[in-house]
Amino acid sequence: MKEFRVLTVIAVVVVVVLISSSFYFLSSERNRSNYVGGYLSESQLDKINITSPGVNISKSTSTIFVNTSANLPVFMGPMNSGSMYSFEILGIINPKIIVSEGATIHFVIVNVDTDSEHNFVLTTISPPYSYMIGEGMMGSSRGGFMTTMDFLPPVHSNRYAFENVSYNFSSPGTFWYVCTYPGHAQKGMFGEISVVKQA
Ligand SMILES: [Cu+2]
Repeated sequence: MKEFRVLTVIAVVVVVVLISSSFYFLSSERNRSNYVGGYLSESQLDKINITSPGVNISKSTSTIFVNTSANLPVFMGPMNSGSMYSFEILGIINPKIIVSEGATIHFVIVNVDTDSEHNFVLTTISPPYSYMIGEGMMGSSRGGFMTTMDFLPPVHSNRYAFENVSYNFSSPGTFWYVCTYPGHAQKGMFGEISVVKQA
């Protein structure tokens, strides 16, 4: 009887160790950054944060006009916005972007947040957004997304993770840019893109 008890205790200890170690490996797997993309330095950040020819800004209406194909720098999780759940484009938080039909925007997307991952994805899904808007992972997006993007890691040692995404807005309509990290779009991390016929 005593031997049976000892064996039971040993069995329980073995099971507990196996379960907790599998949790440990699963969680360390999740936390391990698999980001292999590029980084910008602080001075490179300043160099890309410029207004390209063909781009006009209206600060009073928080609108950016893209009249011809152009570069557009997108900062994710800006420090000075009051909310990390936002984008900053050419000094405007979550601007409305009005694009001339046929223009291609080369988005240069940079995570400037010091403690959260973000991404920037184009979608036909309009707000309001729920907690889970999409997978956000490469190759696993659900319907309604026009682009996919992995989450970019937060700023580390003054290095800013970035990614280039180009999109040709070939037909008029209303679209949205969102962060698909769970909860972010729900908390306001999105903006509108309106593609209009050229005057
Ligand atoms: Cu986000």
